[in-house]
Amino acid sequence: MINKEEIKELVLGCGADLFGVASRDRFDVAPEGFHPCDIYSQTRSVIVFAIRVPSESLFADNPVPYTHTNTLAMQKVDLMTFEISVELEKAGVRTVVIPTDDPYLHWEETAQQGKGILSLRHAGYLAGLGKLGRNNLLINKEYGNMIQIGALLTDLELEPDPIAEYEVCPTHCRICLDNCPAQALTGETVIQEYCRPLSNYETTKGFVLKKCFECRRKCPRTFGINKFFMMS
Ligand code: B12
Ligand code: SF4
Ligand code: SF4
Repeated sequence: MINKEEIKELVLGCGADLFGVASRDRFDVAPEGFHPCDIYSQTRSVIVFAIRVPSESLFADNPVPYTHTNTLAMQKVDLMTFEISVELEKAGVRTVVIPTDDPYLHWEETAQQGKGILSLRHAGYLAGLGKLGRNNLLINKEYGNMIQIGALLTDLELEPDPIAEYEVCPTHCRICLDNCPAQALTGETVIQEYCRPLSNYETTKGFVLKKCFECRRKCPRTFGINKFFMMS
């Protein structure tokens, strides 16, 4: 049977920049209905990976390049998840693919609140890929918040990776909170109703653009820990 090192090699070989494993029990703190076993009762481990998202479109003067970069990152991760699942199946490992974004089931109309079937930020944290910042994004030591996360559930028992120990947010930093034009960030969560009109902005032509990404762009950890860039 394929071992964890071989799985890691396969996932990195498919184009991932980050790889980690979280054991099923690490999700026991997840809210009811959002545990990996609620998706696939046989889950023993969650394989989490991420790709770097090219970042210069954050500084383009209109939102189309960033929107397009984001769309391509989503498509790439979904195709990689598919490819990894096929390759692991050939090696005799059963996996269930998790979408990197849509679709999901949970929706509260009044609050405009959606929830992924599995929170990939939490999965990333539990697999050692980084820590959650006050901007609600997963921040990795090397690649900052410019990562797109993917995951697969498996019934294989794999050695979990250590949880990241570094600090991501300086004690008094609240740049993301103060720069969110919708005041959607609380430091703990995102008020989706406030963020959605900017995160999914519909043009008169009907295109959906990511018109705002200030919480990503203005963060001093956008590109990683100890990588300082002056943002305008
Ligand atoms: C719905 C969604 C949105 C919503 C809500 C955002 C959010 N932060 O929840 C909206 C439309 C607002 C949005 C906006 C954006 N999004 Co979005 N989004 C998602 C999606 C599909 C689901 C997230 C979700 O379920 N949220 C609801 C719950 C989980 O959030 P919560 O209130 O913080 O959770 C509470 C509880 O439910 C509980 N919880 C839930 N599950 C678990 C599990 C465990 C183990 C624990 C302990 C707790 C727990 O913990 C919280 C505290 O009580 C994910 C993909 C995915 N499947 O994860 C991408 C995702 C979060 N988005 C992403 C991105 C990039 C963005 C934007 C930057 C896009 C943009 N505008 O440019 C913004 C950033 C806004 C922000 N600062 O968070 C990336 C983040 C990458 C990263 N580095 O972290 C993700 C992970 C997609 C991906 N695969 O990479 N998004
Ligand atoms: S994407 Fe924009 S509106 Fe949404 S939380 Fe981030 S800064 Fe606020
Ligand atoms: S802007 Fe500051 S508080 Fe917000 S996530 Fe980045 S480092 Fe943390």
